[in-house]
Amino acid sequence: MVLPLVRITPSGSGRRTLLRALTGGGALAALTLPGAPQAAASGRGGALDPFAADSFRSSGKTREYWVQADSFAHNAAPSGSDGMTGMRFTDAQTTFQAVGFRAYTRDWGRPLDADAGPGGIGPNSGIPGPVIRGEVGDVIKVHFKNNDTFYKWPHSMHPHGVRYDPDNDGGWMADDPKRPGTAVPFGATYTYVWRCTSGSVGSWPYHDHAAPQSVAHTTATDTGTGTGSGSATGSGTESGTGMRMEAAGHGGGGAGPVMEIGAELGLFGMIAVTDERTPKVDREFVLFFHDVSAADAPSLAQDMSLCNGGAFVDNAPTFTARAGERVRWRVSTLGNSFHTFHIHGHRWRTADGWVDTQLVGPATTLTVEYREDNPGDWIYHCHLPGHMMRGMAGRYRVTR
Ligand SMILES: [Cu+2]
Repeated sequence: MVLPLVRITPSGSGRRTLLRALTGGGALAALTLPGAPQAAASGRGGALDPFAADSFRSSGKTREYWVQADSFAHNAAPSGSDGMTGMRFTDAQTTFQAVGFRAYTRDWGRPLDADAGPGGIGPNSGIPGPVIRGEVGDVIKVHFKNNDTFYKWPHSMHPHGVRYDPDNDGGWMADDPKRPGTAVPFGATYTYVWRCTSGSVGSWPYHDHAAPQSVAHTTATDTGTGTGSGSATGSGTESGTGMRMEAAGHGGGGAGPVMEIGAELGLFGMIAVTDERTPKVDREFVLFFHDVSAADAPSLAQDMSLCNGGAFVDNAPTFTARAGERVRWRVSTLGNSFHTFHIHGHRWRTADGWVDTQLVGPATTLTVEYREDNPGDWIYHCHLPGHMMRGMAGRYRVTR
């Protein structure tokens, strides 16, 4: 017997009801109207032809970014406490060896200054990486350098949302390990070219998608990635990773290799693509919900649920706005969990009505826009209690 997946209710089709229950509405629009959540959040929308060409018409503008994967020790809770629950932590319990993307001046000269403005790269602290921006018609050129001096693993940059060919995908495959740009060795470089089409408008993650690795088994000798200092910029001629895979699973001193372990350790960021219809805003916040598991990063005392690399209130970023300002959040998640984005004291409009909590799953995104009208000291958080207890909450401060 086949059980019905959904119950038909008077208020709409079963599928619609189920999806609304699951997602608060966002996925319904995504299912039927590709790209609609962003469009709806921007007050646009309307019927879209799913067979229309996703054409790229060049504006003649090329935006160049110089991005480096840097390794650094990262304390997710430097305040030593959680402003919400009162729990306390030592530095040793909340510190792990991270890898993050940072934007640099030309030829990876020096790190760019933070720019928290609505068109800026953000804090450029590594987790998340710089906001990579484009307008429809732009070509985005990212000159990437792997400076992972700690793990010396291969890394890559894999984008969502923009248009690219296989040599600019950054996604490693065991049966084609030498495909350009998919496993850039430590010390080497690669240039990715991505195009912003009309279908690219919105918020999208980018992240490391190179070969799986295991923190637990990593030593200077067992990664086998070499330290090629050659610069394979352009067409990419970097060598294969030469990695040694261990059987997945536990025992023998640690976890097995993890796909996208680089992204788990911090190698991700946001792509923001706009067009002439994208509303101008006074504030733009980029927020990633993400997880680091103690099984994958054994220096951690517990699994941690992070906001932009920070865990717990006053360690997760404090976002600020003033009453009257137009505010946009670009929210995404990476990791093994679904999360819900909730802001106290605030609601925003979606294709399905007003919400104050919205589901967001791995690598999916929300673009949330509203006019700020509620001054106060608020919190934003994932509404899963277990995730809140592991750090997924931060402050949102609105002044008059
Ligand atoms: Cu969550």
